[in-house]
Amino acid sequence: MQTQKTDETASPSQHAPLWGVVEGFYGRPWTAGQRESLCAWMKGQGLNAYLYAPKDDLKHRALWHAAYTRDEARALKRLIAHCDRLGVRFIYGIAPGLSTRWTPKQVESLLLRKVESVRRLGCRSFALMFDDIPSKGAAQYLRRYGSWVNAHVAWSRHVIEGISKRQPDARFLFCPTPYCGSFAGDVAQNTYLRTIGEDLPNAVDILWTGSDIIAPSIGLAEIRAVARVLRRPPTIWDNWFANDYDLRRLHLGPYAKRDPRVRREVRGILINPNTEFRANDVPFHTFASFVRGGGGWSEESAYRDALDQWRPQFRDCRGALPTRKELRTLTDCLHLPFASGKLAAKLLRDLPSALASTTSAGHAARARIRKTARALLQWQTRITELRDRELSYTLYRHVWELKEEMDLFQRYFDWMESATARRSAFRSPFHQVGTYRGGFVASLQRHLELAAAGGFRPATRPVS
Ligand code: GDL
Repeated sequence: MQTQKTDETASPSQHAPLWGVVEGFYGRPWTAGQRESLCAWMKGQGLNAYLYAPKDDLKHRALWHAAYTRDEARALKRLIAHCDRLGVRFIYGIAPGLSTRWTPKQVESLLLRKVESVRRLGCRSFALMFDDIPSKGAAQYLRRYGSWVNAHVAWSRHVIEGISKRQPDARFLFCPTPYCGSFAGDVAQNTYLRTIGEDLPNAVDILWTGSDIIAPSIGLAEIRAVARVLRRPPTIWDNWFANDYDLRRLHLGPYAKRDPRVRREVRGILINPNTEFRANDVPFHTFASFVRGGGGWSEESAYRDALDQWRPQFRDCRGALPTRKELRTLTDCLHLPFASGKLAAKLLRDLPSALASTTSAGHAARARIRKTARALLQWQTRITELRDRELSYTLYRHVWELKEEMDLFQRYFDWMESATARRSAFRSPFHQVGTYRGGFVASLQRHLELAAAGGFRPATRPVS
């Protein structure tokens, strides 16, 4: 991302819709420098909010009650001030829902004390987060509050009341335990959602990820249904680009499958992107263009523009840059949660006949795949030679894995097309049992097969 430096002071309006990024994934949190460069880039892109909620920052979740050290407080204060100068709302997330050892009173006072300590660093927006915790609370909380949801509401209200006395312009967000349709079941009848709809002050923004944790699409009807039960428009926490749930994935494709009309019926959208900061240029650019775009927003042209913006970062040590088409070969393969990009989808369609057929159709399919394979194999060299080493290391293992597979197909095609094909079994010296597709996790995965329709069944063939 190209960032603009600015000293201009701007104060974000208290109830403006929130458009931006939630650092809300599992895994290594971003660095202070990465957060600063993201927020600087957001200015001028129509994005105005950054929610700090890295699951694996100890003091956000596991040790939510712990005070910041002097150095940590200084770093946080600096980031908050940086966002303030840019007019980007810095929202501090805290996740107290894993508590079991503190008494109800202690949770209330520790929570207020921690949030107040961050308010004193200059923060004006806070998110109380109860996602990804047990669906039932410890007995002492159920006794005191009557239910788990009542505990969440009571803790939140305690913080809201305590902080608002000192900071009347403070803004609050809340993330429920059932934060998507698949967790909530019948949204209209869900007791948790009904309770927070009734008991949380209307000014509190409530986060919602859509029909599922990773919503395949987001449309008007579902947003309206959830708004009815929450008694306010939801604020979307969009996991479209998140990749923390599968270590083998990167999502370098565009923001998509969200109805642009949704923008007018929510209190904002915050995307929770790839854990690897440097993998997020296309996600950030295409999301910003969606936020700014008119009714005719096109994901295809946003994707192309984003690739053009990202391309200059791929200069190699000799000064060469890939073309947009070459870059797209890669981003079509490392694409989106439910879909590959056009080129990768075509390759997948070609594979069955390329592997099975000796007819001219099979031959043509193999020729097409070989062409794509050559383009992907070039990425292996390119990635090792990038000047930008951080970008290289971010993409490296994923490019390597693609290279392994494309190399294997090429060898298999060579074998198919050679005269000895029928006499000997195909083997590759670079793809050996035990080293290739190996390891304990791969063995575990082979025992339960996942069908395309979503059902699991024990392996149909013996597993080694
Ligand atoms: C989640 C977590 C989030 C994680 C994401 C993708 C929410 C509200 N919480 O359930 O931290 O990154 O899934 O794995 O989305």
